[in-house]
Amino acid sequence: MFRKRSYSLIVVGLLFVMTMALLLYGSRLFTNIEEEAHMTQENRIVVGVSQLGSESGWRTANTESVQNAFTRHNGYFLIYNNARQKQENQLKAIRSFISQRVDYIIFSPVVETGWETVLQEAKQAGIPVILMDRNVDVEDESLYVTCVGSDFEEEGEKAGRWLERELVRQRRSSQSVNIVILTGTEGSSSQIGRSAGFAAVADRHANWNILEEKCAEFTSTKGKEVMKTFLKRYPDIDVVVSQNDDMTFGAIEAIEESGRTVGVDGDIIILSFDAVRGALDMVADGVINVDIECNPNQGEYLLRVIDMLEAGEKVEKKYYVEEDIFTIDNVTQELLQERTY
Ligand code: GZL
Repeated sequence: MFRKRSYSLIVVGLLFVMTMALLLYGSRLFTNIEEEAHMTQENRIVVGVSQLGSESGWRTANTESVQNAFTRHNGYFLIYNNARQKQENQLKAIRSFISQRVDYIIFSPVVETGWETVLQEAKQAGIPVILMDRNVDVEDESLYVTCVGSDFEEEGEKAGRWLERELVRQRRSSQSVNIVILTGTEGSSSQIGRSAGFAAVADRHANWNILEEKCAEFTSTKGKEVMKTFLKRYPDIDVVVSQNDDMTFGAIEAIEESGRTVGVDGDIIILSFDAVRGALDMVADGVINVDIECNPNQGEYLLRVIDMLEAGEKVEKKYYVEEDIFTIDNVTQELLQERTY
């Protein structure tokens, strides 16, 4: 009996000591987090980033480059929001950044139009806005400080010029060529620019028949769905122009399931955009004929721009990231090993 009672006293005592220790540690822990957060906000540059979504491998790499740039170590406090492809979510996020009085707003506009009002609100709040990846179509360009991204029209023209050279190489430059185009999100800078750039070259060739262009939202699921429709409707497709690698992956699946073949030894030529790692592997294997790079690593460029603004230096209205064009001839093993996305 005695032994049982002393045992239970020991257990109660131990539980009491453990509870007190937890309460003490826990309160110190929370104090530290609160202090850290408070100190953090005070000492660091607060950047609100509205990312348009997570629709593609390119977008994932773009997000990573931003998160790797605006770190505590670099003196920043990053508030990040994923808008899941919805403009209304981006508008909400930007308004929330304004009410939190961040130091800078960065966003990748899902489409080019519909931003004047919220950009006016940011301007009235005295918060500089920096565009990332895509652009906005506004009358008053003072509504944003600068845009860090790609020359999408040049990307489209690069694709067209490559096809010109390829058809000469295949001795098909005077033959009739049937082309279908998978376009990205309707009204996005990347879709507008790539379509216009490719069209500018295609207009020079009366023998290039663009059978149909259809939006596949930059995703592999939609890319496969739209390509299936094209294959049913057009039995003699010679070329697929796909405005990003994710749609290309879906389109290639649909083509191969239909029994037709793709790439350097196939009967359908594949032109793609982005040049993410998985697509470059397919370029190296001859499955994708050409991939027009769209560089997602914009974090460092954005960091430099804000450093310049903090130093009171003038910044340009547009900064273009460096980009290449890849075919089986220049996708080497060492390039693939060095690739960060
Ligand atoms: C290009 C970017 C496009 C990519 C797609 O800068 O806007 O959006 O090409 C992404 O992969 O969805």
